[in-house]
Amino acid sequence: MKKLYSALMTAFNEDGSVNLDGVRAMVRYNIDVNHIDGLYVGGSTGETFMLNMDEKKAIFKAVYEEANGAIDLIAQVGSLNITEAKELARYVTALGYPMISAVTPFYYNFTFEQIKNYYNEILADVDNKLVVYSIPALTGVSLSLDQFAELFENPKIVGIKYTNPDFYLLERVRERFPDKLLLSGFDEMLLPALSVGVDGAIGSTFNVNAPRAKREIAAFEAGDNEQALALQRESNDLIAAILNNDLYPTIKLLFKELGVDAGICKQPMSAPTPQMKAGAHEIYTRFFQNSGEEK
Ligand code: MN9
Repeated sequence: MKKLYSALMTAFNEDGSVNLDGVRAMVRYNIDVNHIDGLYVGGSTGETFMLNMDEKKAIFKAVYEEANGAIDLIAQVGSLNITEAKELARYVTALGYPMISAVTPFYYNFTFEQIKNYYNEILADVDNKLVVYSIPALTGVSLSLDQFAELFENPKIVGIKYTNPDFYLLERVRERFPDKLLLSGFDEMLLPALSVGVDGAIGSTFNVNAPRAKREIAAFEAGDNEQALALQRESNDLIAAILNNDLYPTIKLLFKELGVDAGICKQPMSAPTPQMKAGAHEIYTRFFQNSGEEK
């Protein structure tokens, strides 16, 4: 069975500080209600690139404790500050995280050699597995098939979190590396990713839409492509509505509707406006209320 991971959010207080109770509540909801296979901690959805190292450590620790071995965990430790990335890699490995991930270094247009060194350096002093976090739309970094192959020369690099709409490349990676772990990162493109053979998916909207996504995966695995597509369409109506209302604040507002205090986002992300709250309530009424929380 292919795995479904939520990209964990970070709950913030009004003053921008991290609300660890809110983080724990989202972990609980993912385990108890979503029956999720795992969590991707410290990714884009976690607003990680706006946090300091102590905040990141506190989140990794709280999540590890709250999950208490019930689900898979992947810790995203990548940072433009490689000293921090290496320290976080050691920290989460010592905590017991069974897998880490690191975003491709961004902003400075690093060469591939530099990117490769970054990964090998992060892994140099930790005994752990790593999935490369590839998200060209946000990092500006696109890796080719041969470059993925070169990264895979390090045996600790076991896969990719692939957040990229290039399904030709994804198919080529799958074909060349049947044993690598490929996790799809765009929730609205789960079905095309399944069709080229990913091992699972990681996404922000699964925090509130995991049950439907799991039914889609089950339909796909049963060979019922028509049903899988119908479910992807339902999900995409929801995802389009969420994207239209401001992605991360809206997922937090939906959590609130579902009884989970997920706090707010950190600036420069938007604080929820009355209009966004009304929009989220409408989404909740349309997609959640009548179907008993999308079980
Ligand atoms: O983890 C997420 N990427 C970002 C992947 O948030 C940048 C996705 O789950 C998207 O949020 C989602 C909506 O576009 O597919």
